[in-house]
Amino acid sequence: MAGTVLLDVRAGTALITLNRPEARNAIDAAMRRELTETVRTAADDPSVRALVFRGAGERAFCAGADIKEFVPPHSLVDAREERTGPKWTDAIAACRKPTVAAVHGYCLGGGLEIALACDLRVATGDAVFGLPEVRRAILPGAGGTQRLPRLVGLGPALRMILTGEHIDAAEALRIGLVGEVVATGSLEDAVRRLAEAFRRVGPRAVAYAKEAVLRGADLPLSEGLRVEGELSTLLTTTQDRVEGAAAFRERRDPVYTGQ
Ligand code: CO8
Repeated sequence: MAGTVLLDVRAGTALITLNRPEARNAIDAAMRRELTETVRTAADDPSVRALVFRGAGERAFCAGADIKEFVPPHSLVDAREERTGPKWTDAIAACRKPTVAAVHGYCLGGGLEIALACDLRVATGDAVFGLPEVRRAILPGAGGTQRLPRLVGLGPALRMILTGEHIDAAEALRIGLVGEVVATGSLEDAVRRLAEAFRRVGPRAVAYAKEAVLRGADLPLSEGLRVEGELSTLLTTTQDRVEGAAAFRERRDPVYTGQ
């Protein structure tokens, strides 16, 4: 039986597919586990330069947590254990390589939280985004209340989080929730273009640049600049930096090793 999460490593890109199309790729317990394992496998694979997340089937990237699994907690202790266990977004957010959500169709609840944990979001024109948790009398607890306002600002985030209303791809682009909207059928091309870009860059430089941006986002400017300075200094010691300059002088493509 195929897993609920598929991994396909192609030309340096890990394509990670949420694979429960009959349930709109809703995240059940097996998917939570498999997603975490798959992301770690891809993150640890030295041949992988970037991770791309997508949904199987025509209708959805992911419709969120599997609502059919929602049961009353047995006790406060169980609820706490569940709460403090690893979330499905943790491994994605912790990944040092670039991550991309390639979204088509519904991207709701925990599905949007997966997309929010990624560095980049590209969507088709038919994509629909929402955090409908409050309609189920819960809140977006896999990073949604924190990452959405940081990305799009308090106003648009509060509107989505407090009403549970969906927005379309054009609105998602307008508020900055996605960086790019492409025609239905062009998602693979858009992903290929990004994957190609990630193949051309120094892997360690990208990891450090990501770290500088994400750590800095939580710091005052002066501390963020210090983080940037330290990581920048470290990169002056790499072989890839030498290779990058040599390739420029010799008018050829650099061959980076991550060293
Ligand atoms: N969970 C379980 N099953 C689902 C889900 C879901 N989230 N979404 C769809 N399905 C199932 C349907 O029940 C249906 O199954 P069946 O065929 O057995 O009846 C099948 O998928 C197809 O669904 P639809 O017929 O509804 O298909 P449509 O394409 O017409 O509609 C929608 C798709 C709009 C996605 C609709 O199904 C829907 O509204 N789904 C629920 C969306 C939702 O509310 N998501 C939020 C869930 S809550 C959440 O994500 C919480 C995160 C908090 C994390 C805390 C971590 C610690």
